[in-house]
Amino acid sequence: MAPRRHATPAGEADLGLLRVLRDDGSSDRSLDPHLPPERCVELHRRMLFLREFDRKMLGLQRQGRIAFYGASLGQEAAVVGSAACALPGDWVFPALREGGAALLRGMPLRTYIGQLYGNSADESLGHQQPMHFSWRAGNHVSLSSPIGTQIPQAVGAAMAARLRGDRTVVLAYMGDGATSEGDFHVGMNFAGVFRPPVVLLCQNNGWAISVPVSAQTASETIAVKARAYGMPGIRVDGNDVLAVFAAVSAAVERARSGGGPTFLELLTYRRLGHSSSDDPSRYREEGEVKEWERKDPVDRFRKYLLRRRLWSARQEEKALAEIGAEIQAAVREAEAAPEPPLESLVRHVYAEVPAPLEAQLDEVRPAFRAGGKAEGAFPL
Ligand SMILES: Cc1ncc(C[n+]2csc(CCOP(=O)(O)OP(=O)(O)O)c2C)c(N)n1
Ligand SMILES: [Mg+2]
Repeated sequence: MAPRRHATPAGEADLGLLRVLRDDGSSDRSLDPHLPPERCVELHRRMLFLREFDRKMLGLQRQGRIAFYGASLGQEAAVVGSAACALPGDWVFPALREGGAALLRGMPLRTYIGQLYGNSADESLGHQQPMHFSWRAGNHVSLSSPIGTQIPQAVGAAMAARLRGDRTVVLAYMGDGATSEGDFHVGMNFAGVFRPPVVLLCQNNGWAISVPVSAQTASETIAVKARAYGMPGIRVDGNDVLAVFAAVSAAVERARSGGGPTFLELLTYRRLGHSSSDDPSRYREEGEVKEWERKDPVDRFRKYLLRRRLWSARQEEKALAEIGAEIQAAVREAEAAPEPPLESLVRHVYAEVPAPLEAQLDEVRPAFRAGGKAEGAFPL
């Protein structure tokens, strides 16, 4: 079948910056997606939740109760505004900072936190590195540690949806660093030629661990790269939840109605370290962080809600208390949950467990029953 062509959209959406919310919380009426009040409040609550969740999880990591965490602090609008555009049957291929997309779409909190603890509530029963959430029922695929590998996978999943003729849309997330990987170009090229229903979302947060985006690409923007692959590229203020929602919902709609892929660059900032293992003060200026604190996505949307009298300080206080209690209860539950069964070491790895592994399992079983304490010296 011959791929259909489309013209590059009018204007220079890939070089400009789509913004709906101004710093003072007022909005550009012509671009405002005019969401119903309860939807606006919901977006705000979701952002508050993510922020509080990050704070709590980083605390657990520092206490040595979970091993590893990658926060999305400062990127809440990009995560929440985009994931809110997907329908329940759609697929999400995340990078490191979109675990919140799964939560927003209904992944149970106990399963999510269970993944960080690697306990029996974890869908992968501790087989994956922490932060590699997957949620089968919600079509949320585990992130792959090797940067960018999810991009051709997502494009392929979208192609499968198209061949099957269902109306599924795939969201493919990536960081700015991923755009330097071969897989980015492979996925973009395939998507441009075959036009499957995929929305490619790059959270440009300024940094790929210690590499600034200025050292990542010689291109004026990341979004403009979409032109060469024959698909629309749109550069969006990623700290503006309404702009993200407006741009992503239009791209999702386009994909669902057979209009092909869209690439979006969501301009935001990683305010904390790359992960709980990183110290960003070793490679970047504090002034830059402070500057982005002033562009905080949650503050900006709160101002919008307050201006429209959709929210109040009292409601915020109440919401934070509820969120705190919900997370606290889920953490308590995670800490009380049993570890994965010993058999899961091999049971969920092979279709048929090889005999030598069954034998090894029998060998370690008594030590496991004795609380992990083996007889004699550790054999190393
Ligand atoms: C192929 C590959 N190279 C290097 C790494 C090490 N690594 C892990 S995360 C990361 C940076 C990713 O940056 P970006 O794509 O901008 O995402 P962000 O962490 O900023 O969200 C790197 C280089 C890796 N995981 N895979
Ligand atoms: Mg980055």
